Amino acid sequence: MWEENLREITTFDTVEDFWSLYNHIKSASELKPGCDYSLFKKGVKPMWEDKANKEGGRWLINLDRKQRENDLDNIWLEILLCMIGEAFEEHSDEVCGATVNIRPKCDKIGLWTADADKSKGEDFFRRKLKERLSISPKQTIQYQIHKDTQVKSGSATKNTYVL
Ligand code: M7G
Repeated sequence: MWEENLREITTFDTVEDFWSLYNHIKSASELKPGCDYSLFKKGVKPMWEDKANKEGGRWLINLDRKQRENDLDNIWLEILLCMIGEAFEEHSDEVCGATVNIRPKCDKIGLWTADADKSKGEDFFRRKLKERLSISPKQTIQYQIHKDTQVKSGSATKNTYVL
């Protein structure tokens, strides 16, 4: 079962503890294809079935193979810092966590939010992510509802909203 491969690394309460963790684990780009990192709020499992996630979805950034070298670690760190620093302002409560998936062809970074109906129509996260992650204006950020992802599996999932 997929869930059996999840491993909790640690929990932290302070920015200092975050940095000491971050500085002693491998960077995302050093992980083997097939591996993921997830950072979720306390008590939330990084899976669709968790009650915090089950009505939600993710803002998804697809990165091509070339971006693994230059962009992946920066974008992932910036997403983590956005979550820790409450950069999502009054929308911080809607955020459940974030994941990075290292895959042979196309790596993915997702910001998971709790309420798909709310998030998909909201401009805030798209704007904020573009602003904070210093990604190319050409890079698309799309919203995927977990319920769609679950039934369609993998990259065949339709993108509900593409920017
Ligand atoms: P993925 O790792 O999100 O993307 O999903 P990938 O297709 O690029 O590898 C791969 C597979 O892992 C899915 O088709 C599911 O079988 C399983 N899987 C992934 N996630 C995030 C979940 C989850 O939250 N719950 C369950 N039950 N399975 C999942």
